[in-house]
Amino acid sequence: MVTRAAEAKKAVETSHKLDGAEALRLYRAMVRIRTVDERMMTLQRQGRIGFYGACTGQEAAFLAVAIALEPTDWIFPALRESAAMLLRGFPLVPYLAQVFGNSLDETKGRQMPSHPASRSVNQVSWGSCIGTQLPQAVGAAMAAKLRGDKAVMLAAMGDGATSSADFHTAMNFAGVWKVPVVFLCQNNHWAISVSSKGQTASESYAIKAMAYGMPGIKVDGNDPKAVYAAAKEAIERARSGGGPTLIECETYRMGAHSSSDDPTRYRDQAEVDAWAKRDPIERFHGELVAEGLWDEAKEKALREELLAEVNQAIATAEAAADPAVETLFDDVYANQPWNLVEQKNECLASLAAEKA
Ligand SMILES: Cc1ncc(C[n+]2csc(CCOP(=O)(O)OP(=O)(O)O)c2C)c(N)n1
Ligand SMILES: [Mg+2]
Repeated sequence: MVTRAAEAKKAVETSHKLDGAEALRLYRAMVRIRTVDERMMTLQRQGRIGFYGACTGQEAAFLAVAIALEPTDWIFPALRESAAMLLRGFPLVPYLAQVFGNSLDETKGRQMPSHPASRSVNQVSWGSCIGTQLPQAVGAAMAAKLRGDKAVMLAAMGDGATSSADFHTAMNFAGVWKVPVVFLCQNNHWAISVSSKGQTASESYAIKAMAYGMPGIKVDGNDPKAVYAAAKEAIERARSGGGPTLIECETYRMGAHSSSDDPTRYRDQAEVDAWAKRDPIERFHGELVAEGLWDEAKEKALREELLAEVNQAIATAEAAADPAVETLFDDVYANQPWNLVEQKNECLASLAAEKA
């Protein structure tokens, strides 16, 4: 059976323990994105941004994986892993500016909101089509293997993505070629309005690994230490040539699918209330206090500091101008061909004439 027994899980956690400083760094990252998500959802309701996707309730399920990666590893995210960029040092202002799509956005306003990416932290842009990032991650892992470099690829997905053809293509290729990839399935129980029951007849998502000849492990995605231990083990296996792993982090999407969704139309509040009691931030907070690493004074100071930081960053991001029009023509070719130069000049001339 692929689901790890309690004893084995404990053994892994002991050998891959988060040390105190890393635990506090992880906790801070979890509270930081919770603060960002709360503020950005409010901004959306105020009409200041068009769209936002939060990861509320899922902070441990991906940040505890991201913290186990090396900076040279790559993340191919799905919908809910954006904040791994912040954990890996990407600044908050351009992160938020991506949602506004303005001139402070590194991707120049070209992607949909809540789809950030940056080469500086090895995070690839999510294409928004469910599952497409999985074969891309496997291809990058194959390339790393051929080049002999030690990078590991994290291929993230939601439970819904396991029904896509790309999931099976990626898992099969990764299993056959033993490429250095870790598949992370954040089973948050919903794919918009389709529940996990409607998604698969398998007893778990982790068990699907068996068919592709790789280990599959199901962990409590709201338990940061268990997620970290499972991730560390899988990452080390991938890096040392042992091939891929599928990790299923069982968690829960506490909020709406996105700011465009109303979950009260398709799920019971009782279910949400039950999962609220398993909040990963509250759980981790309790553990850190019990270990003497944290206290209420530090908590109060952290919350105040992060709220001030986020509010300041929002003010800066929101005030930025639109991307300059000529940037529309950048980045497709290393050297702009004559016809593109002509189009750019025509476009700028016509805008100048409009203004005159
Ligand atoms: C190929 C494709 N089909 C459908 C959609 C519409 N869609 C966007 S998100 C989503 C559900 C994704 O669910 P899941 O993979 O569980 O991720 P979660 O939103 O729960 O994080 C769907 C069906 C899409 N983006 N791409
Ligand atoms: Mg889901």
